[in-house]
Amino acid sequence: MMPRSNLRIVPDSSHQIVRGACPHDCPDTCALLVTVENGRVMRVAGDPAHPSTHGALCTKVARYPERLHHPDRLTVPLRRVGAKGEGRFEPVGWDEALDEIAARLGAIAARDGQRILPYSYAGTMGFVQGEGMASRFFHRIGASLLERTICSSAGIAGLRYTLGGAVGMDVERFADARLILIWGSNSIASNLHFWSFAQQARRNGARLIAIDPYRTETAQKCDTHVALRPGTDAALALGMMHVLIRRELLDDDYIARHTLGFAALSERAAQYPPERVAAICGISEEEVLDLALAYGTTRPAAIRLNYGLARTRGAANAVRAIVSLPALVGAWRDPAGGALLSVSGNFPTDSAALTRPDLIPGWPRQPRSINMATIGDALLGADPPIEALVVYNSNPVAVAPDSERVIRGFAREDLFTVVLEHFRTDTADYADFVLPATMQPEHFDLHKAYGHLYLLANEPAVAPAGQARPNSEIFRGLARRMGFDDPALRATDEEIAAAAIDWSDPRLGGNSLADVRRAGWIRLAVPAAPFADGGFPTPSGKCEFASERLAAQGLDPLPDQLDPYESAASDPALARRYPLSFISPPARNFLNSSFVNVASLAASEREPQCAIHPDDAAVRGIVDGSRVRAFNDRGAFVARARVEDRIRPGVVLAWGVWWHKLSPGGRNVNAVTAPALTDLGGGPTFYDCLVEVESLREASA
Ligand SMILES: Nc1nc2c(c(=O)[nH]1)N[C@H]1C(S)=C(S)[C@@H](COP(=O)(O)OP(=O)(O)OC[C@H]3O[C@@H](n4cnc5c(=O)[nH]c(N)nc54)[C@H](O)[C@@H]3O)O[C@H]1N2
Ligand SMILES: Nc1nc2c(c(=O)[nH]1)N[C@H]1C(S)=C(S)[C@@H](COP(=O)(O)OP(=O)(O)OC[C@H]3O[C@@H](n4cnc5c(=O)[nH]c(N)nc54)[C@H](O)[C@@H]3O)O[C@H]1N2
Ligand SMILES: [Mo]
Repeated sequence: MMPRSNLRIVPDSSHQIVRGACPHDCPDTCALLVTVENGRVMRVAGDPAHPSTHGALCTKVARYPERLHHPDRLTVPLRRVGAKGEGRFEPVGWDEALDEIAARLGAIAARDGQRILPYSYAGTMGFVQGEGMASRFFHRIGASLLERTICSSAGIAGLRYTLGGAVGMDVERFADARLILIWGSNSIASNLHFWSFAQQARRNGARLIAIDPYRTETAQKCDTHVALRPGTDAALALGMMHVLIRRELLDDDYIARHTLGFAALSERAAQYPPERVAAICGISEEEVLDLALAYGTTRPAAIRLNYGLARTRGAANAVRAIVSLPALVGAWRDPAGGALLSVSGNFPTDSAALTRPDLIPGWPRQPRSINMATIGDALLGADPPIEALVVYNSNPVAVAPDSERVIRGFAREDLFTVVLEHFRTDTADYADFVLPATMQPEHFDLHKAYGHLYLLANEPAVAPAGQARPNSEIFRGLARRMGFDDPALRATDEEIAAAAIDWSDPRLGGNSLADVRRAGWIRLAVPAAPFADGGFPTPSGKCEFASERLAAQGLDPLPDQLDPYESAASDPALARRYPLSFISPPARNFLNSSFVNVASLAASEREPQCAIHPDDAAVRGIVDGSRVRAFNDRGAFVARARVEDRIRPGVVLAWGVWWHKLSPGGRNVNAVTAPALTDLGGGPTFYDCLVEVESLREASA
């Protein structure tokens, strides 16, 4: 284990530094040092000894004390007194709240547990405050299962069918690459610590190429920017293959030994000559050629793709096509070559021990499952109906697609809703009970990561705010009241953390939970170049260009371009009414809908903004800085126009995800997004959306 000489636990009791882990849904999962004085968090800093955090935090988490000590922090349980959504509540004691919730859930479960639905995502990525005690509780009830698809499921499906799982390059190795493709990722905003490795590579002479419909702050700092149409990434990757094959820029030995389906893939790629790809992607033939030739002739070549390219109909196909590229040129041979989307599959998690599906009554028979991406439809139409909803670690009213339907679902008077939260979010406003939850410096947790290879512990640094309780404690309390006496439902937070990992796995190098807690973080023992000699975790052990598992499901075994549902190519009639493609990527100063209520960060983002190309603005009489309304048949939102050529013509972009109630007109970007699902993985299609934009013609203040 590495020495941590930087850390001094100051013996003076009024001033301590406590080790933590950033809980947020971000690839970087930073190692934190939390400074506590007189029982109060004064500072949250990045651990300088942790190789990917290297002492630096993003602006959001550097401001953590502002979120922790926020005047609007929920500190007591609340019971609804107003209408649903109105947000009027009265304080109530914990016992009264938990007794009543347990009685309501118990009565429903006695008839049919499936009428209860948990709704959660990655508000915290911790094992303990995430799906540890919560899943055990809902499994024991026999509640509907939730398909946690809102973010990564399509991308992960693409990885699984091609590489065999959420595996790939070590982010630290990007520093040694000579060519880096940053594909569907605004890394400076969403993956800051990757960006510093990319910068190191650039200082050593690497070329950086951004592939993104918008000239993001990241694209601006790259050597080349390829501004393709949203949802055309598979075509671009197939076009690159076409050129690599024609020009014989392949690693024949690697292909022969470590891949499956090359002949079929070659036929598919033959259908994507640069001129066709240029037309699909809305770029030039030269751009396709340049990209392919750079990729085919530079070693090591590394690809950082991110979920931004996996939010349209063809999401998984796009990921399949892109992660096929490294095997074609043998990029995996080098530690600084290959591709990285998520490496969470490297962690030896024991999900069955953590979440205990065996507690489901009638196991192995499973209750029905509900896709979180279509929660509006589920609340309005599931049969049997959802009668109770328990939301934790998520803000679905703001973040789920097709808000008007989501809001109608949450507004159902006959729906019993409990929300565990830090703040009175858009979702909390629809709750019958709001329960105050602890924040990261107030509870214990254990974290894996999806963008690096360290397991991290988070120690509680201070007492909870007011009466706030950890999620785990809230679910233990409900379980006790419902008479569940299984030891799994009484497990302590430390026991839950211990169950989350298979500690005997060689990747842990013999470390125990106590070792991780003592050190703060430990690195997984995985090879520097994981697929230098093949060994992919697919059924064949090879990189599967063609997938027999997909063929067996009657699906196309090869990756292909699938045009977005809402595009001129797929639906010309719709495209005539709503001619602009709409994308809504993350704002730099927010984390999905978290931090939107933190004053200094909201001030940096100013207000909901919408980027539109000068040509598209001119024909609509939209001037820079004026208010616009973006709309389609599902709904509308209002934003301040940024007329700029950073966005490609025909595309508009608005940064997410503001709370509805903090947006002008009371609606955010998800008022227009669609509930349609991706090709594989049942993921949402946030960036597969057509809109029209009109000027609101008010005096711009
Ligand atoms: N500051 C900040 N950091 C975050 C988040 C946040 O909200 N704020 N969210 C976190 C979460 S939950 C996630 S999942 C991750 C990943 O977050 P991502 O969703 O990958 O977001 P970004 O990295 O910002 O980049 C997405 C980029 O993809 C571009 N894009 C949109 N459509 C397409 C397309 O069809 N093709 C291509 N090539 N590009 C497209 C957008 O213009 C944008 O620049 O980031 C995490 N980090
Ligand atoms: N239009 C559009 N919509 C999007 C996206 C987009 O790019 N465009 N991105 C999508 C993506 S990638 C994702 S991952 C989803 C994310 O959607 P969510 O997972 O809902 O993420 P957040 O909006 O950050 O909301 C998390 C909530 O959990 C709460 N929370 C945090 N920690 C705890 C805790 O310990 N206990 C409890 N009880 N609560 C806690 C926070 O206060 C916060 O309100 O949004 C998606 N929505
Ligand atoms: Mo996400």
